[in-house]
Amino acid sequence: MIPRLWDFLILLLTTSLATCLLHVQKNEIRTFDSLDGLWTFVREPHNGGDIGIGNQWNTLDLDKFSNATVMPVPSAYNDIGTGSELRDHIGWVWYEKKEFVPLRDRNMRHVLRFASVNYFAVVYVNSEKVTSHTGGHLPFEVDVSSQIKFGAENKFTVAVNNTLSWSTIPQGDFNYQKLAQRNISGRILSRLPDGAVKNVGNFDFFNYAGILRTVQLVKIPSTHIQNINIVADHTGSFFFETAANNLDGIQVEVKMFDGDSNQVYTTNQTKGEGKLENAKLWWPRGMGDPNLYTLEVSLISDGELIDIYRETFGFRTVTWSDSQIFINSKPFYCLGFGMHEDFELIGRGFNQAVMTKDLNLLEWMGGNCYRTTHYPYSEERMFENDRRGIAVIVETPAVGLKGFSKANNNLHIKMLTDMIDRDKNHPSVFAWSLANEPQTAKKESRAYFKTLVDTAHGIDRTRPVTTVYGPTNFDNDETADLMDFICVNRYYGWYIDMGYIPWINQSVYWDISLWRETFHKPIIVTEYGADSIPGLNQEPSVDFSEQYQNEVIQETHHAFDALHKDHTITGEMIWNFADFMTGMTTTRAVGNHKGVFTRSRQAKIAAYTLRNRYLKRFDQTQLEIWD
Ligand code: GCB
Repeated sequence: MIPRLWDFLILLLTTSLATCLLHVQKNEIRTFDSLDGLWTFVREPHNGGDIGIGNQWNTLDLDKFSNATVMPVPSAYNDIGTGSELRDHIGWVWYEKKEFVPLRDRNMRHVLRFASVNYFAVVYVNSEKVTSHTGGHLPFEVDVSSQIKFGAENKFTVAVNNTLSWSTIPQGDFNYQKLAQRNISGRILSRLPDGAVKNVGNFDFFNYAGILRTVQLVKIPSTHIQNINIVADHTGSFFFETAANNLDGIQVEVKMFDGDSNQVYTTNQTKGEGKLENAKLWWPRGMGDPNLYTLEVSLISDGELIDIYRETFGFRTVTWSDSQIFINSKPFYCLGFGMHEDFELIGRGFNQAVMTKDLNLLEWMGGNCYRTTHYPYSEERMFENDRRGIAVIVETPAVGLKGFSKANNNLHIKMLTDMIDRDKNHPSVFAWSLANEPQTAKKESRAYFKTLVDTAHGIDRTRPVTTVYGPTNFDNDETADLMDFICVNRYYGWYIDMGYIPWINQSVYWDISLWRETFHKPIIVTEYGADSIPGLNQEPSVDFSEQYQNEVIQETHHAFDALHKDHTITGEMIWNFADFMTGMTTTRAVGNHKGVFTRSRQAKIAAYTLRNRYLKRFDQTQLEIWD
């Protein structure tokens, strides 16, 4: 059995002792070894119980196993093999890497850091269990200084289980249930074989698993900087605070630099505030340049530098009225995308080429915004958003929630807290999304979501909090009034009234304006669209043709223009940027094809329609004169 709630409680108890999750940096003092590359890989039998844990595979050499193979890290493992067994595997897989750790660094603290392992991970160093972690998409780390053998080869082992997908915790969609029951004479009473479990979650994307992002052995000094928090606004006012694990006899030096490396502020305090005259602001694309500053924190002992960390940030303010979102006091209209971290072969594994291509295409489209549907994206990508001026709503990995138990709520709060902690200093992040399409017509969802809103506001008062609504309507949602702004997904012309394109305009206008009249909050339409199989052409259009997808979005845009004119919406996001893989169902033909790009990132007809639209509206100073 995988410990669920218990594991989470242990995590909570240990988090305050652990080093905080600063992004990894190489500098005068800090360094790291990458553990990326080919790891030894062993798959347990499908839905096979806990054979590896039970037989202490962590003490064995996995590379001696007869079924051992290799697996690239980072990558999802699902599409790397040749058979469906690995692709559709349920249960445990094991990773092992042997690596020398040089004597040279033995005086440093050694912290083993995983940027994302999906879904449940148990980590061992030299056979000893050092930590476990629930939930993918967010980093976790553990101090392994006392387990490491310096000047020798070390064995890193990770057992990964994909059974606990986030949204399924209360529903038990993935579990070890034996669906086949027999009567006393052994006659099978069920349609399905013993142990039959589907690798399909309550979400519309493939349940990619494994070590999805980079693994590093981070080397930091024993006295070290643990956390930096910076709030800087468009008036030039700023506040910062920094924490270290030990400040006895330590001198702190804090310096702020502008984008040309000019020092603009300095102090010897761990906390400080001030005002920068003529601060160059961070703007989203189409509103100005995304100017960045750096806060450099140094720890000095007896005149010697013992730790240093540089955090980039931006001067910018997010505010909102009852109808609009403003960045630096100017109305911001989101020209955006729902996306996925998804690509051929690597699944949800991080890849620099895919990330760069996606952001280049987003810029080519004239976009200024996206939502990290449906989980926090890689850290590398967050820095790129800052640098490129792409405004982002960051979302927790909570999709299609239908149960609102206390245990789930605690885990959700933990993930939300970790997510905000990871991304809090990125100026590109303008909002936190608590969940995608929860079943919030249920009365008990209100108290659940209240705790999430309070948590986000408690940590970060500078950004609005939202939830993305799908199954609920303006007249039955129990939580929307708790949000600072509202996101709505709507598929008129696809899931509703397929084939009736002329009806879309009025339906969208009617639906969204009623949300606005009911809640008096800014609204972003975060999903709309239609599937198209690349190259499938039909005139007149039919569903799944490129023409049909194009017409659905063109017609929806008429409604958006009217809604924008009436100050009812403050943004729009197409679903989806690119085609992506899903589990098998009758409505998906090798994945979801609502991309305006194919899965290999080639433009469909709809991409040109959207590009024309976004480029025409790209200059946000012209917002009021679109029509
Ligand atoms: C939605 C979901 C998204 C799906 C999309 C669809 O509402 O938020 O995850 O992929 O619809 O294509 O059905």
